[in-house]
Amino acid sequence: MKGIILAGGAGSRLYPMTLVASKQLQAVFDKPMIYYPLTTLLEAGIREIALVSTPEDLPRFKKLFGDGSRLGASFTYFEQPQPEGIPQAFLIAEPFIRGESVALILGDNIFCGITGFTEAVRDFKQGAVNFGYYVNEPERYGVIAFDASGQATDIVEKPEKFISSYVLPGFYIYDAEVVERTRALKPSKRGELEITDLSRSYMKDGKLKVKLLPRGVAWLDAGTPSAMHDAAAYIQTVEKRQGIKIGCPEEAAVEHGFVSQAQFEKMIGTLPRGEYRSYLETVVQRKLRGSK
Ligand code: TTP
Repeated sequence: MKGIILAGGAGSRLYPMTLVASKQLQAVFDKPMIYYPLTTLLEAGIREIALVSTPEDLPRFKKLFGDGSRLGASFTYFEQPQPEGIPQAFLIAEPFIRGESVALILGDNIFCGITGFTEAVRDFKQGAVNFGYYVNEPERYGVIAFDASGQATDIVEKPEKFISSYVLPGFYIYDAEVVERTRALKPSKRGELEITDLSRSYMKDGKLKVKLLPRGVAWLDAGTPSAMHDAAAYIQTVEKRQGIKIGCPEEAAVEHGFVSQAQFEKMIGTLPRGEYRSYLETVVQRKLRGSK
């Protein structure tokens, strides 16, 4: 399966920080925000990745990741001239998708814990798989309606009346039909193509599966200063307690065998001395000890 990271958008809620760097390049505790969704894709076994961002920000991402070979991955870059909706990524990245199934993750979404994404990617055959996450304020998101048997029956963007507490987080899996189905979408009232409309199109044809994320999974989106701060505090708490990093793409790459241990050690040698490098050295030690 291929992967797309959508990392454009206006980031207006982070102004004036976005005068300095785009939202997804801002720090969330000890690493740039985009490291988290990138690691989620790598951990799910996805190494062919397209990054979609604004014409202004794309060069910064290219500089950060290059062709992806350092992570044993391959990176392709596409411009989104205007933020005209999340599914637009599938139209822009069509030459990359080339008739395969694809997972899309938003560049400001952070997932921690046992999400089941790896299994969902591994077992995916056709149609669409989306996820449901229980939140306190569902009305801010795309909300999933269920029937009595627990089958998803509708997805409603920012509903005015309570429907359910389950919403769609920013990780979606679709088959190769995604490009044609996106082409058939009409812009919403806010003038954007909506991911909820795309998933509803699969749902209408009985081709959408919604998997509920279990309790204990953290889904954080870092779109406001306060949400960024909360996310950083969460990451710091867990990392300090365990001495294990969340959102470390180099570690995910070596754990999945995308790079060999020798390549990994060589790469570490090129990094500046500091906490991040020291952590990667502990990853090597752990691997040498054969401990989990
Ligand atoms: P949002 O948080 O909805 O939008 P934004 O990033 O532009 O922020 P703001 O509302 O503060 O202006 O977007 C969610 C994610 O999707 C974010 O990572 C940006 C990305 N995105 C795009 O890259 N292109 C788009 O057309 C849209 C709608 C979102």
